[in-house]
Amino acid sequence: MQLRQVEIFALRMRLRHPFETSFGREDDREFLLVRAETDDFTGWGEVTVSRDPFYCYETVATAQSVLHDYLVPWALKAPIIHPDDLQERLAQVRGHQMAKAGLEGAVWDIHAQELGLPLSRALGGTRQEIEVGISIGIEPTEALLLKQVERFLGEGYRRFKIKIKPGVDYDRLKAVRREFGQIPMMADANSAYTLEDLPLLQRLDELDLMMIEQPLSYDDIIDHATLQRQLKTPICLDESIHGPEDLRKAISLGSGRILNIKIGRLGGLTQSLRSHNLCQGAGWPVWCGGMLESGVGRLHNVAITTLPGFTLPGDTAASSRYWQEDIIEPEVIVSPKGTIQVPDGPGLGHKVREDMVRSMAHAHWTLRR
Ligand code: OSB
Ligand code: MG
Repeated sequence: MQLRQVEIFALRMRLRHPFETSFGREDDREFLLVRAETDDFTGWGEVTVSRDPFYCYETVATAQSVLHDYLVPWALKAPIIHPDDLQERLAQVRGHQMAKAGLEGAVWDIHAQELGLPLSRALGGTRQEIEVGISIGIEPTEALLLKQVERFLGEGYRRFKIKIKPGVDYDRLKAVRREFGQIPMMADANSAYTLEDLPLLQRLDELDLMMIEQPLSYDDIIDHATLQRQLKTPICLDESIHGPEDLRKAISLGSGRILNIKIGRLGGLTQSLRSHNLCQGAGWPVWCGGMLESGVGRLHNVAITTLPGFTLPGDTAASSRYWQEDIIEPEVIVSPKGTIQVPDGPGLGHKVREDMVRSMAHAHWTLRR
């Protein structure tokens, strides 16, 4: 394919319910969309950054700048035979995984359309429907947390991820166990603990969690290995894995036993596929994480979850869990049995509401060949 134009849109979308983690609270999602076109097709990708560098160093501003000054010009300058080739062309820029992933996502969408396939099939996925769970933020009180769990249990979600931070951890999780019994439950600490918290983390073993996600530092795989040797609960890595190379090292150190695959954090679908394959070889189950995506990123998440190594329910909840109105049509819906039907149209398989995107965008850049 030869791209002839790439547009970058800066969006701000109000969340229906504020989302709080150990690193901060989001009321609005601020992120970028990438729209790429060839003579025949249009593709969409989402840059899953936030306004602030709290989850990772990338932000809306860094991604916009790197896309505009480097990544998009490089993508435009010559034909792209396969999306995998783009990876290499962009490699001179170190890091900036989310910026790369947003652009590559649009290219994968076009590639799938050129093949006449749904993105899931172009990636090699086979499932017709995927099982999903829900990620619940740190609620102001235990009672409010229990209400959230009750609501999402009623909606059919298959796995409950509860955010924790020091002081808002064991008792909250214990309360959920007391109230709802042996539901599939896990915790996500977003790097809020250190090895000094070993006694507390070991106490969580009592609660039969499916896993604990990223308990230690955002850039660590050494202490996680030390911790994993002293925990029964599997550790799932999120923040500290930015691609297959980090993953290879984490597997060899035993820094965990499960990987949260976020397409943005891993630098795109190609790197996510490679990470998935490495995990399969190592016997690590994977699942698809989320960054509170709009419909565009959400459909990419649905597509990758159809690969065989995704054996645990992910964080890809329904559009309506986040948004009053999503930017795709139809929206992503979750069935009462906690599943999402995989689209069977070419590419993303749902229409992107382009007029809505254009009118909502508070900034917009166009680059041409
Ligand atoms: O750590 O997985 C995380 C949201 C923003 C930043 C980090 C994380 C999350 C979530 C939400 O857990 C997942 C979702 O519902 O999209
Ligand atoms: Mg996480």
